[in-house]
Amino acid sequence: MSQPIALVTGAGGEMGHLLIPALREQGVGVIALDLVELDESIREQCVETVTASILETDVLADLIGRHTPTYVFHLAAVLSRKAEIEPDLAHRVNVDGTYELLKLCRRAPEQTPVRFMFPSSIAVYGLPNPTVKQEAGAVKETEWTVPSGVYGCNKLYCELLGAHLTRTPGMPDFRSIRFPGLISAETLPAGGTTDYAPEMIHAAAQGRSYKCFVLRDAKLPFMTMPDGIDALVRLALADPGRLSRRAYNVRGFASKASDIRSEVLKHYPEADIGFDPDPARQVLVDSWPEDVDDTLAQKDWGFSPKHGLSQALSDYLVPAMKKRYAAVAGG
Ligand code: AKB
Repeated sequence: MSQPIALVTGAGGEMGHLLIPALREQGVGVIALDLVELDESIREQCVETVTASILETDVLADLIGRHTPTYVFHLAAVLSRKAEIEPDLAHRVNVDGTYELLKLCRRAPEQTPVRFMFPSSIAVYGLPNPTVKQEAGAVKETEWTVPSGVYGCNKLYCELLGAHLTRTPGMPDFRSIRFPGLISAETLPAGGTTDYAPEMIHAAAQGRSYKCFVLRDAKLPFMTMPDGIDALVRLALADPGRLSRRAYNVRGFASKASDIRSEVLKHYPEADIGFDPDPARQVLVDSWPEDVDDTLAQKDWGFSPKHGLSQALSDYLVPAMKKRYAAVAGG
């Protein structure tokens, strides 16, 4: 039997760095696309890499036609903060790009559908104010899906579209995860609203001062990137009969910005972390849930994260960053 192939879009971003080796461990070959040329370290792990925009449908059609992927991991997206500033670009990339790719994955009705993995976001939720947010606690997938920003609207629409198309013979088997803030030791995100958590930790590891752009009490769910990648791969491999829905919540821990700061200080007592809230980003954080209920992900496909806040720092982030920044300092 030939090796299954996965197309990974936005492969050079935060998730791609850990997803590609995880797919290879499962015996899956990777074809990767990104807007900018991929690092040599990623290129050498792939069957083929292409530098192109997600909107270049002819390039994607050629790639899909030649490799007939079993899986698509559609990671290319404009994140929340940037989406609010450039809503037209966000719509083109996040919505048009997704719809075109879904159509390119169409197969003959008698063939096995492509498994189309779509990272969605806690931005699909919209709580009207901080009091309601606090009262709501850990929200279920069906609650408060009234996004307050462009990015959340983009993501929610694509979730609904993907679920709808799944019911059409030949169209992809669409599966989505509503990711909380992701924290990676390997890379820093760009253009997100939850970026303060990884930025705070990376700054401390490098001995740089940091001003957090949300209030001390701002509370959101987070998870480490390895837990996020594990979730994505588990859901991709899950038997279709086990799935009770098309979009799932996942989380590792739910913390206030001040809790993350305190945990960072345990490892980096000299860290200089202050607060200088940005009203535009605070508005989004206030509308996103303080936690999510991930019972269905646990039950349907065995989601089981390794890292709470304290393990995230002690078992993953601090050791990995020590290596990373020592290597950078050593040249
Ligand atoms: C962002 O902040 O935009 C992302 C997300 C929650 O989807 N991290």
